[in-house]
Amino acid sequence: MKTVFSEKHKLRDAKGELYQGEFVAPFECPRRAEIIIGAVRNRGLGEVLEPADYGLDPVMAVHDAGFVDFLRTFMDDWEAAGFKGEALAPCWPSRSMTASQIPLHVEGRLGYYALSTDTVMSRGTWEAAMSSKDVALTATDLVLDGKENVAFGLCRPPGHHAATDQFGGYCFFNNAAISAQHALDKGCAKVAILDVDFHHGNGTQEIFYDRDDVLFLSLHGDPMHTFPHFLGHAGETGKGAGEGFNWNYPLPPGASYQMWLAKLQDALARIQAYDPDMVIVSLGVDTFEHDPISFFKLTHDDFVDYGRRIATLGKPTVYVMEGGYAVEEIGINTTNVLFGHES
Ligand code: OKP
Ligand code: ZN
Repeated sequence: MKTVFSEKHKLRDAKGELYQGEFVAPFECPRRAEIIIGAVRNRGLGEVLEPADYGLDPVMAVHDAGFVDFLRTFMDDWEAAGFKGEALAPCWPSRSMTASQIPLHVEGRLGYYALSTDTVMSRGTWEAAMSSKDVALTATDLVLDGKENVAFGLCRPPGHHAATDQFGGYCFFNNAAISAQHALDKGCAKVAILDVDFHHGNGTQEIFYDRDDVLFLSLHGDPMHTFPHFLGHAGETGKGAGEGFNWNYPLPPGASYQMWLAKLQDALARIQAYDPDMVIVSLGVDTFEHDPISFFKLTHDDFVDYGRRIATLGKPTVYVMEGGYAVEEIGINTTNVLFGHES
């Protein structure tokens, strides 16, 4: 299987993350991608390609123009205001104060477009996010153009928490959603997005919630117990034309592979029935038993097993990288899924 990868991921290199009351070194760090590409090369998964430049059109097809402009210009505005370092919103439109206008003040704009405090804005973030969506789109085109049945987009930063007009959960552009829309725009009638990251893909769900041309399925830690806390419940099944095209599989703390697999099998059956032209897998390996911020119990071998099962769909498939924070083991876990797919 071919991998698409860009060294530009390194430009997202924030110094801090607010975590359990302290500023710590971010879990979502450049070393993650270095370990994964090392495993891809050492284990001989296949050729590694550079992404093409797709510009902003495919981004604008799923994200809000004001949001994209905010990401592009924010650090300049922040520094022009005399602020230093990395930026975290001090205030946002929460339940008792819905935004009726987008503020002019740089901190107000930051609050408007942010959805969580785990993700600072920093220099280089824009360039890295641009390269990450190019990685996903290039991998998608390898499959769409019929050259490959499966491809791996080694995206960093990840994307599935990024919504139409909000960033957070380490995500800026929703790489999986951008790829799905790109596939539809290139002639696919139906795309399924299977999100196996430990966390609910709230951004992907929000982007496609009222649509029937993208089937979204997510297996994740129950939001009653973990991030993103406010979305990802089983009762969220879509709205309007999208009713029945959104499936959430929340699982409790300590969930075993056996419990997880029962949900995967249900999800795979639904994908089979939907009969999409393409499957996009939001691949996070933070379901691993030793992940520092998650609570599932998957082992190295379980990743091979589920990669094999996803392949039985027999659909053109694009894997886009999302999370995974057991950094020293992220390479083996990620490539285990991909080798499982090919076995
Ligand atoms: C990104 B991806 C800290 C909670 C914030 C954010 C997790 C983002 C995960 N107590 N954690 O889905 O792997
Ligand atoms: Zn995650």
